[in-house]
Amino acid sequence: MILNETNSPKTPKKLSELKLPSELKTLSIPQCKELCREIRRLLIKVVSKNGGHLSSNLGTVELSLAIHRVFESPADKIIWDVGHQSYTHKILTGRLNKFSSLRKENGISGFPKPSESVHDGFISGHSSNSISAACGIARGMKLRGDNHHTVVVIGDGAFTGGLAYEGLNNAGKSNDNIIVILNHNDMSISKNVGALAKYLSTIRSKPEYLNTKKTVEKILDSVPSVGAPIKKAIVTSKSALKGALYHSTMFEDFGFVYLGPVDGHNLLETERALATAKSLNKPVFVHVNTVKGKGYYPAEQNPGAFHGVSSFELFAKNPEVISDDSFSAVFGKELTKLAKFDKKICASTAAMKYGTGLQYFAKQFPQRFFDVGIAEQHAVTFSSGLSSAGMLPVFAVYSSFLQRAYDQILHDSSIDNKHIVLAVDRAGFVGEDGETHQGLFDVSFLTTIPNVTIFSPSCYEELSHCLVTALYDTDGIVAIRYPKGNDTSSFDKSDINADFVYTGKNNSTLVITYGRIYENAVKAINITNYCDLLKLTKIYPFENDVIDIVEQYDNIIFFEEGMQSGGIAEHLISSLKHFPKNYKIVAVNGYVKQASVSRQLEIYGFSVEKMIDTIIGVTDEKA
Ligand SMILES: Cc1ncc(C[n+]2csc(CCOP(=O)(O)OP(=O)(O)O)c2C)c(N)n1
Repeated sequence: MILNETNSPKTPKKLSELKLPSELKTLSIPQCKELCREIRRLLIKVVSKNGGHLSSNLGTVELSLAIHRVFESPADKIIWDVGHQSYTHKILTGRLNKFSSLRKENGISGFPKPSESVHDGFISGHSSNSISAACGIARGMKLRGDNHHTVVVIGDGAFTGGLAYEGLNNAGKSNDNIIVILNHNDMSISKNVGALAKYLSTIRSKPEYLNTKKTVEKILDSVPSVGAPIKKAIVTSKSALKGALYHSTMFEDFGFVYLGPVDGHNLLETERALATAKSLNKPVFVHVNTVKGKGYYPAEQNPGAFHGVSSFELFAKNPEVISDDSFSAVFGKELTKLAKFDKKICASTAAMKYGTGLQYFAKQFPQRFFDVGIAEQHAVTFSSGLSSAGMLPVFAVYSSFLQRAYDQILHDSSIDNKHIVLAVDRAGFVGEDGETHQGLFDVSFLTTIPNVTIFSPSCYEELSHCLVTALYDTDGIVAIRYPKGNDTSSFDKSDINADFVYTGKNNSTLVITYGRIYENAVKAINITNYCDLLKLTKIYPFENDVIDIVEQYDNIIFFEEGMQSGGIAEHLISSLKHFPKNYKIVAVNGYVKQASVSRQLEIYGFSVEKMIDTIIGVTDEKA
């Protein structure tokens, strides 16, 4: 039973004194409020040390507590969309003691992970899948005779992703125990965009809608014996009468009972809405208003800057969203420069304006800049549309999120050979975000699609060069993939071009590589001093010169910061007419767990030391 403010014990209880999550239900509201303060202190302490998603988590403290006081996890399934806002849920479900290991190697994940806890209802990381997952889980439970609830928490940012509507479309008609909680803070990473964001904000701030509703309900309440049943029927039905009495939200039209909006920082209000939702045993949509960054002044003032942070000084006003010294920033500035002279250049992002470095372009050319929301599939097809209309579209997107748009690249861009540029950011290892966010698959899936050219610059100068080549000297779909972070390279830049760099000294072993790890390969080769080196910049398709060079060697070692299956190394070997005697591929297999990027490079064999070991191993074998 949920207690109210008056009948409640007031002695504060610490998180460590509670059996979580079950004892949460025994707490009074004042005790809960104290608990929320303790949770916020913990969130700020750990995220400022380990990095992570701060403002989103500060906004969901009360909501997480309310969910665990109203529902019975893990019997009721709780699904967090994207999952970056689930830290309080983690703290409340047995991970308090491990919370300081958040996002560290072997530590707890920054996203829900069913393999980590039975309380995490479904895998999260990529946006907008939660309602579809809930449909499957709820129906599966029903088929098994289990009448527990499936509860989704989805942000208004995640609501801009098309998959959310496929889910809504099916959930609303299902009559299953699905509760969709909209965590509405008017923000995606930056300010939320699009017609839907506008629509949600209208409901959020439409007192006349709520007042009409309250007035109608009050009138019905005052009609003895007849009023209450009619009120219940109207509130929970989709009838024409209801539509005539109140304006209906789109969620009611989709088949949900709509509750809210409620103040998501008011525990009592939120718990009551959730308890009502639970009692209805049908699809219910609960609209919860929250403040991103709640309770930490710098984050409340600047929620976008504190969305995803590296470790930061407490009370720093503005941790850097993106450093000026990064591949993303260099890309963004270069594109802005080119766009000054070429009015055809357009730039799109799927809700990652700052992450992809497009803020410079957006500022200078707002008419040609498009933030399409979390809609990677739309962005690709939209870019192909722009191309059809004679523009030069560039879509900047993280490698991992581009996975969403495979069919749009194939069907909407490749078959009719549209010229679009994909600026594939965060390609390769990305570190602490773990399995869901690694940028390791783009080469494998892009190389299955005809009319795709891929460049992989190893330094800023090459990135600029590749961008010009992609825009003006290459047909079809052109992907430029570059890593997270900054350029720390020290290799000789005198030979920069957009195809390849070859250092041949008549050795019998050739090391081939591309991208960021070229730097380490140069060092490893210089130390061992008995291999030649070929660096690909245009990594696919292969130039004839590249094939000719490779076919001269007896021993080939290929270092590839990407998946082995379908990677460049595999493509290259299958393109050779004369096979080498030894061919060794060092690449990635399976999913890569969270750790720092430098550890991931080491674990997978791309540190200088590990490269030297491989070179020595291969050359010993052949001796
Ligand atoms: C497919 C995909 N594209 C991009 C992202 C990057 N991303 C992570 S959180 C986020 C914004 C989410 O906004 P919202 O759902 O409103 O949550 P809030 O942080 O505002 O609570 C984005 C764009 C992602 N996780 N998945």
